[in-house]
Amino acid sequence: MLIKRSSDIEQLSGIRPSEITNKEIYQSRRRFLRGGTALALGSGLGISSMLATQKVSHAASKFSNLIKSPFNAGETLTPYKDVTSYNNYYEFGTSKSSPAVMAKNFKTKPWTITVRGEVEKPLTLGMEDILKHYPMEERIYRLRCVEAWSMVVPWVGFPLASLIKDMKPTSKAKYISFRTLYDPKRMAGQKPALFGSGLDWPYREGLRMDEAMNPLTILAVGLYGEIMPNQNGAPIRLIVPWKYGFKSIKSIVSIEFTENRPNTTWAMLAPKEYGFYANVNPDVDHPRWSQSRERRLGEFRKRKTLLFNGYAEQVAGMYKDLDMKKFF
Ligand SMILES: Nc1nc2c(c(=O)[nH]1)N[C@H]1C(S)=C(S)[C@@H](COP(=O)(O)O)O[C@H]1N2
Ligand SMILES: [Mo]
Repeated sequence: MLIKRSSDIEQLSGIRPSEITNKEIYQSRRRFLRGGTALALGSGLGISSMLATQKVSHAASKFSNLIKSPFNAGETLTPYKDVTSYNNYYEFGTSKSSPAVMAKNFKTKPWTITVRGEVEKPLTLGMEDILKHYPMEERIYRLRCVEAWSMVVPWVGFPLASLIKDMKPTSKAKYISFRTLYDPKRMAGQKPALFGSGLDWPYREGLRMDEAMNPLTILAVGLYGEIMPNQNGAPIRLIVPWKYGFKSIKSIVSIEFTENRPNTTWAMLAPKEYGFYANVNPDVDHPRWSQSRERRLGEFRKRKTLLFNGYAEQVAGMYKDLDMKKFF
């Protein structure tokens, strides 16, 4: 967001940008954890009664029986190709085209998420168990980046609230925080010497508990009915559609419940420019650019940015006592 270097990919891989366009970038094989180290989600956690109706077909990497979204943005979808080739994912380079190339062979299996902090029982979740136990929904949401571009994406995921309820946070849990994998060997952008984005790894984000429990907030495991492409944050990422895109942290390996507000990556780097709340707000400009308009990918003329990215009806109540200029 602060730095733009078109030569990222070249620096990280030796591939010239001109070679990239024709490469087949989509990772079509499913990569799920099979058995092993993770504690299974199950009757002990009280979610055995959940109806996991959908399955992921191994052959097609497609989700079937997706529950249709009650929150359909009702807008033209941004083409799959754009969603998967114009990305922000600094672990794989700071240019938009870099993640699709650099994350291509990123291994997302096995994958586990540790859950700790203010919970009755800390535990480790296996990705495969998550996929089996939570009924998956399609959620068509606008995504508004703080850089003033936007897209419309049909995500596949499930409410974060469902997982939180199963984790049984204590009464002290006021916030939830997330971390992306830290593994510079697999995420070349995390090597500061080779190529410094200035970010303090691992990437981390957080929400207030009421924001995390809001029905709009999901953990996403796919898009366009398919397994999440690596460049979009496979195997599991957060989506908070009324906040700037940087809140929607990718490739999550840790969830922590805390009493105090957690530190978050962009606010740590530039606290005057990026806040903890990061609610999309056309009336609160970034110090270096306006937030009143945005460029929808594929469109020429700029659109007006909507308060809470158009989700005011669902979320404005949470901020009625908050000075949004101060707590941006
Ligand atoms: N771990 C991690 N998560 C991240 C980022 C990142 O660099 N690293 N970029 C964020 C930003 S700025 C945006 S706009 C969205 C972009 O998601 P997309 O590439 O799937 O469109 O991911 C967010 N999540
Ligand atoms: Mo962003």
